[in-house]
Amino acid sequence: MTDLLTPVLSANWADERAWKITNYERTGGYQGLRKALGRTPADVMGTVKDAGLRGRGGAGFPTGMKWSFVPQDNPNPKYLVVNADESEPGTCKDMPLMMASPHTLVEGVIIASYAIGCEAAFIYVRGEVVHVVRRLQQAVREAYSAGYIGKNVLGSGYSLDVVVHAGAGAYICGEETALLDSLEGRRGQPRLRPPFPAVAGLYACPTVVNNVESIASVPSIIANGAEWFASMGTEKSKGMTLYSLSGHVQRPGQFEAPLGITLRQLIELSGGVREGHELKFWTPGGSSTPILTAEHLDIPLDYEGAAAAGTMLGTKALQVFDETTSVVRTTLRWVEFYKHESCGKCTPCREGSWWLVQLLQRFEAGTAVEGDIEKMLDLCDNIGGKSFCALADGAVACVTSAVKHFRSEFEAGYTTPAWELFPYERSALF
Ligand code: L3W
Repeated sequence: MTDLLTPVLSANWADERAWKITNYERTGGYQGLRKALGRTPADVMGTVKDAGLRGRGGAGFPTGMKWSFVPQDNPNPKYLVVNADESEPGTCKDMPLMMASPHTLVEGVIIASYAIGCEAAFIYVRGEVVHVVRRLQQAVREAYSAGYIGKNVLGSGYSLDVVVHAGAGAYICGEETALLDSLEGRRGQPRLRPPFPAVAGLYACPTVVNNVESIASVPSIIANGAEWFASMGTEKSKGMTLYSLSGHVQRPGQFEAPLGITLRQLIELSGGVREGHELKFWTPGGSSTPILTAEHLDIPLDYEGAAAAGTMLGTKALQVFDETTSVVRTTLRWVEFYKHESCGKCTPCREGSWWLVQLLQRFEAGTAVEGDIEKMLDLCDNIGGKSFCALADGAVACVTSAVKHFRSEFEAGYTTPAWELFPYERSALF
């Protein structure tokens, strides 16, 4: 792993007016676009591939490879859709990025659209964050006025329109195909894959769907080169990234670091676990990723390190919980969220998440009975991998990992309510 680096994505966040186009340009903004337009789209795509950028929305799929799946001989329009529907519990990196430096995303959108040969791009933003929607709309207007978007971008002959679209507040619309349904004006529900969006996405046309941070990483890759990006991070997880740290730490927030940093290092950067307490459990990538414990403080936070520890890097949303927190209650709160957000399309998720809540409520209330742990794990087995999309997989990951690491706390739920075992609980969730 390289040393902690000078921030790239968050470099100008301390400047309260970094969101203005003039401030962005003053710090090198839109130089990556100028460079890209002087090269062929294939060349730009090649640089992103060589850089080794992997999707920052949870799955870590190679970005350049995804772009290359777009069939260039398809006569239909091609689209770029930015997934800005950040709503995974604990994840708070894309919203601050868009608020502080929306032009980093807008510039990335233009470069990515040029590379894949599309003339219309959409930024699908979570509906509740009206301030972010407005900021993006303002940035897009500024970029049109400056000639970075619109007809004949900077005299290059390439034309692009960018639309900012607000969702209606549904977690499922962060799933890429549900997002596309929603963008088309329908109720957001996942589609069967394949075909993947790269082949048949928005209006059944080839569509690249990328996370905000993935696209925002593109301008600096083009400006500084693939080698610069690949020199950061680890062998298979390249580059810098944004980690969001929340919960029982002294200074929660976003921390930009090379992939492969450890939670121990990040907690140090955030001033440590809150005074007088110690870490009990944490999530590496929001509540959809299996929880870990203090034993795992030194695993590299990259795609491989997380997998080796039996979890996923996910959205790099590190929620930290100290010893005052009931793992049973935390799991219940998470599963209540998934139950509420289940789109209802498939039975394992719709019914299964409801039943999981019923069981978890019994553990929380101290009214569970012998055999309930096995029943709950059997239920998880009938939900995970058997539902339409990854939402239900996320709902069971927190349950199975909580039982794996803290079985005795669930056993205590046969006799004792969680609020008696954890009377001083002041969890980050409340
Ligand atoms: C073309 C192929 N494209 C894969 C594309 C696919 C997608 C990307 C990754 O879930 C995870 C999930 C959540 N031809 C392709 C192909 N692709 N094979 O690659 O695909 P996939 O299926 O590995 O993952 P996904 O469905 O995108 C994302 C986890 O992220 N997660 C999510 C959090 C939620 C948010 C939010 O706040 N809204 O981010 C957190 O951990 O559990 O495992 O683009 O099309 N052969």
